[in-house]
This record gives sequence, structure tokens and C-alpha cells, in this order.
Amino acid sequence: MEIKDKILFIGVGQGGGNLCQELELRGYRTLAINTSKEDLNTLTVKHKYHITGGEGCSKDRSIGRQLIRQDFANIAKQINNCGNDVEIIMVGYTTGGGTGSSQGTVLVDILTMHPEYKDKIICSVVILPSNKESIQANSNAYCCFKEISNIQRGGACFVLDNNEFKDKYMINKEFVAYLDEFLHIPATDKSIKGNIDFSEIKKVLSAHNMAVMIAVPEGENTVARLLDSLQNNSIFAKREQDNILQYTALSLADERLNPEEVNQDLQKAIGIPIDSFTTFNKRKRNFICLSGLTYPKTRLEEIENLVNSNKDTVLKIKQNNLELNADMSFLQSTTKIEDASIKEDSLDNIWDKYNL
Ligand SMILES: Nc1nc2c(ncn2[C@@H]2O[C@H](COP(=O)(O)OP(=O)(O)OP(=O)(O)O)[C@@H](O)[C@H]2O)c(=O)[nH]1
Ligand SMILES: [Mg+2]
Repeated sequence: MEIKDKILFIGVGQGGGNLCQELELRGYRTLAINTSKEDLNTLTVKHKYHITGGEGCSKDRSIGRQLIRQDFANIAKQINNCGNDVEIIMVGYTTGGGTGSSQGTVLVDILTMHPEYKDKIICSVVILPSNKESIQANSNAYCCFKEISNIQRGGACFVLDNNEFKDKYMINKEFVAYLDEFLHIPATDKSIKGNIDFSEIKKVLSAHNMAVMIAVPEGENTVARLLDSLQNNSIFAKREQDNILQYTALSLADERLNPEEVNQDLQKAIGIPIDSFTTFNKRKRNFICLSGLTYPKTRLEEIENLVNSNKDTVLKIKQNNLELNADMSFLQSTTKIEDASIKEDSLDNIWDKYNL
């Protein structure tokens, strides 16, 4: 079975769909779902699904949340149709919009508990807005990340950052290239000094919390250059420098290098993982994937500060309103259930956890 048949990539919203487009060019199985027909029409991917009743969410997360809840049975059918035989499902979405940001996380959470999918590895690819984007986009991203950080059973979460590159489509392209390179390691990178097989790829991807990938061309000072790229020249959100990680997968270009020494040097800077997997390649590239990293707390604090520094203005805009204070709630129905009534974490009540 080819690697491409073991993975399904589900893109939610526009950014998620754009990732599907890039992956499909490389032969991967994808499913693009969106509340907006117009967004879906920009894609040429084979499997697309327009969420019933959706007209886009215009960055309103509560609309997206309501729509996925109502239409989940149909969405599940689509997923089943495209990938009930895969081993890994990746869900990709942006955190700043309305559709992906409200639906991606709950979809991941549900898949990790769903009888048909809970034995698969459910990974995420999420995208942070740049600090030049709107207050709404940044506020959405923060709220979305609060939910991401509470997911209990998910696998690796790759966090791409629009702050790090001017061209967001280049970020997509670069990520997809890295992912493709990583997933092909078992097939292409072989050495008597060590191989990485698919079960090790799965081990790396099954680690909870954040993951990153980076590659540098072959050359002197392999470790220093890998470390520099990890820190300064990456499409991913900046890592916390707390030496917490679970796994590393490393493919080296120069077979004369001693893998134990290289790993030791790396670990001095990034911390000691539970396990490290190493192989060699003929692509003249040094490639590394780290997983089980802490979520990018410092970067999220930046987003929090950006939103907070605009809070007064936003509140003023919102308060610039006719005030009608009488309580008419006795005539209004609500679907919101108080937190106290949400008890155990089951597939049925998971939606209530995501009430907006
Ligand atoms: N890196 C990257 N960022 C993107 C892409 N598309 C959108 N974004 C960013 O994502 C945010 C907007 O999210 P979208 O994915 O367009 O929103 P959506 O999920 O379709 O939600 P609505 O349009 O509000 O229904 C902004 O921060 C954009 O800069 C993409 O293809 N790549
Ligand atoms: Mg959209």
C-alpha cells in the first residue's frame, strides 16, 4: 500500500481548502469542506462538500459551529466515503476565519472519539493570522487555540504562522513539501546505519501537542544549521524554548556522520525526547521533525495582547447603540446549555462543550 493511501487530508474553510489543493497536486487524498460555495468553487479538488445551509461565516465562529452541528451526519458520510480505510487523518484549517476556526477543532475532537476513527491518528494543521490582520481574525485565533489546547486525544498539531512569511500561499506550498518529504522517508531514505519505518512515522505523528518540520541543504555544521532554521527561518509558529519534546525523526544527508553524536548535539539545544529515529538520504538534505512540543505560548500571548490593546475601541464601537434594557428573554428560546449540566465527555455531549 502506498503512503498516499494511508492518509486523508480534510481541509475546512478557505485556508484548509487551499492546503487540499496543494496536497492533491502531489497525489494525496483530500476532502475540502466549507460553508461557502464560492470558496469551494475556487478549488479543483475531487472531493468537496458544501455544508448544508452554509453561506460562508464572515469570520463569525458561532455561525460555523451551528452549521457543523446541524450537518454533521452528512459530513461524516463524506469522510467515510473518502477515507475510512486510512491510518492517519489530518484536519487543516485557519484559526482566524469563521468556518475553519469554528469547525476544525470540534471535528478533530469528534474524530478522536468516534468509533470508526478513534483508532486512527488524528493530526491537525492550523494557521495563525499575522499581526497585520484584523482584530477579529486575531481574536478568533486566540479563541480557537483555547479549544485546540484542550483536545485530549489528538495527534501532532502543526502550527503555521502567517507572521513568518509575507506570502501565505508560499507557507502552504512549503508546508506541503515538508509533509510530503517526511511521509516519504520510509520509502526513499535507506541506510545500513538506520532506517525510519512507517510505524515510527506514526509514532512521531501520534504525539499530542505541537510538531514542526524543517530541512536544510547538505553542508558543514549540520546541527547548527538545523537549529538556526528551526528557530529563525521557519513557516511554523516559534517554539517555546523549554526543552520539552517527545519524538524526533531525523534524516541526514551525509552518511559519514555519526547519528548518535548528531542527536546528542541536537539534544543539548532542544531537550531530550522519549525516542529519536534517524536515517540517511540521498537528497542532499538534512531533515528533522520534532513532535510533542509545547504549544506556542509566547506567540499566543502576542495575539492576546494585540486583541486586548484594541479592546476599548471595540467595546466603544459595540456600545454605540440604542439601548433597550427591558428583559424579554422569557419569549426567546435558547440552545445554550449551562456548563454545569455538561457531565462526562461522550460523543453525544461533545457538541455542548463547543457551544458558542
Ligand atoms: N497561510 C495561509 N493563510 C490563509 C490562507 N487562506 C486564508 N488564510 C488566513 O486565514 C484567515 C482567514 O481564514 P479563511 O480560511 O479564509 O476563513 P474561513 O475558514 O473560510 O472562514 P470564513 O470565510 O470566515 O467563513 C486569515 O488570517 C487569512 O490570512 C491560506 O491559504 N494560507
Ligand atoms: Mg471563507
